[in-house]
Amino acid sequence: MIAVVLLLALAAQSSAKPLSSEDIDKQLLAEVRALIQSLSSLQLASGFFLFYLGVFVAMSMNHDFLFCIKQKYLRRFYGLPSGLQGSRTSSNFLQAKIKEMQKFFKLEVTGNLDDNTLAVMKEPRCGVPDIGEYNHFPRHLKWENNNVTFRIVNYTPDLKKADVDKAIRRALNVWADVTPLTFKKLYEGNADIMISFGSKEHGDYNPFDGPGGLLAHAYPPGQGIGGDTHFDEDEQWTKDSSAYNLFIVAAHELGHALGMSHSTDPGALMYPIYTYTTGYPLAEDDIEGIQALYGRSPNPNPKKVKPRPDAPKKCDPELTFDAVTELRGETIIFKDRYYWRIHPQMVEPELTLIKSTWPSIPNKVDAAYENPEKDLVIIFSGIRMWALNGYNLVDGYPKYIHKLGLPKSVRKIDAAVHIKDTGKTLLFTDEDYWSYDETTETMDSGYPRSIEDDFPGIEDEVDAAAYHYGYLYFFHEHLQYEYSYNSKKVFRIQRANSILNC
Ligand SMILES: [Ca+2]
Ligand SMILES: [Ca+2]
Ligand SMILES: [Ca+2]
Ligand SMILES: [Ca+2]
Ligand SMILES: [Zn+2]
Ligand SMILES: [Zn+2]
Repeated sequence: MIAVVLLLALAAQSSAKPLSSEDIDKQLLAEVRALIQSLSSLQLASGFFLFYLGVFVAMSMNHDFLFCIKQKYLRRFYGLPSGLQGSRTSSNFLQAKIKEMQKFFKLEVTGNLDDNTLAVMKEPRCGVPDIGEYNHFPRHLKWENNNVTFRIVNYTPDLKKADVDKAIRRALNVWADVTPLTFKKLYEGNADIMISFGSKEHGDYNPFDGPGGLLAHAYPPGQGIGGDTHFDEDEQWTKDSSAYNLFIVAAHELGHALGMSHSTDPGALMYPIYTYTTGYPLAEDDIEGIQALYGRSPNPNPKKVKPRPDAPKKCDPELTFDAVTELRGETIIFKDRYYWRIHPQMVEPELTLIKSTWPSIPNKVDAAYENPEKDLVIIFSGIRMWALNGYNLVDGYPKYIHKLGLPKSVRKIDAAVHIKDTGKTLLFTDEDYWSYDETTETMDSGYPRSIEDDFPGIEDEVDAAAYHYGYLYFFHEHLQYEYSYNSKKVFRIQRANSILNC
């Protein structure tokens, strides 16, 4: 089989001479990409299509993508047969694949590895394993029989055997709860889904990569290796929030083993990047996907099934925001358990789960503001607040909002905005607002005052607020009010999501 031969070549050459960082350029990146893509296409042609769950351990925004490529991919792929590279087919492959990736991340579809595309790749969801080859997944692949068998072939030493059994069973139940599928455990012989732990080359010519990077992979339903699910033993498997939670990865991988492809919704379990979350793991998108294959559960248990709402649609005319803030020249917009990031150089806003960037920040943000002098972004949720320096959480938080000098009767802040020109931060609560002096770190006296009195034209409560060059931007329900701070007038009213290029 061609794919196997190629993979063998890949495995054999993976230890070829290392590459110095100076050598890394886009061309090389392109070669790697082309190779990965060609590989996948060949695998596809051979009937076995492998899914990679890619995770970049460093969740920091400062994480250097090229470093990551070098560490996780170039080290493995550099020195591969150059036959593929340069051929017309491979450059077509490459372009098509970049386009798919750009589509996946909702970027401008250029087919080039342009700055915007590279910028997105620098994000914590590091794009390498996400390229839209998943879109080619033949959607009809499913188990013909609803009674699927599985076997845990070996166990990780990281966890007690019983914990592994429990994680796998729970992960299977996630899918069984919403479909007519049942899973029978076998202790010997051949099961449909053979589950195993292995490191590096582990028997299928699709080697793992040591700690980080690839966590696991699974084969779609089918004979032989179909449905088989492999975990990288070089990871530390856990049953808690430390990396990596076996249940979460298993639930994702077993989704593939049942025929699911990746979702572009960062809140879906089938999103290709690992995020530790608690609570019900499936989003509506996941449930729709699995039910399209197998149908609904004959006896649904509404207590067990609580789908997470899908990601907000940025151009929904009724869209409202929870909080808006600047962050070092970018704009961050919080909505439910997601946030959009608008970078001046990015065509499209990028949607991410709050938890995947800041695991300790609650899923619902009430208000946020940036103090550029202190280089801090303060995030409010209920009576607590967190501070960010860049994308990093500042130690010593969360703190109670009452530390700012607010009375105990204030239980939540609706909106917050820092006025650079006065050094004051305005905190909006219901129909009133407060003024906090960032220099003295005290509340100004004479507050709260009425929003309506001091901001003519803003009659009600506000959901979120931002400040740019003398203009306050108030968000309330689906509208955005552009308010001149100096002339005390509303200049323009637009849809709230005009800020998202809608
Ligand atoms: Ca199998
Ligand atoms: Ca790995
Ligand atoms: Ca391990
Ligand atoms: Ca709010
Ligand atoms: Zn996956
Ligand atoms: Zn494998």
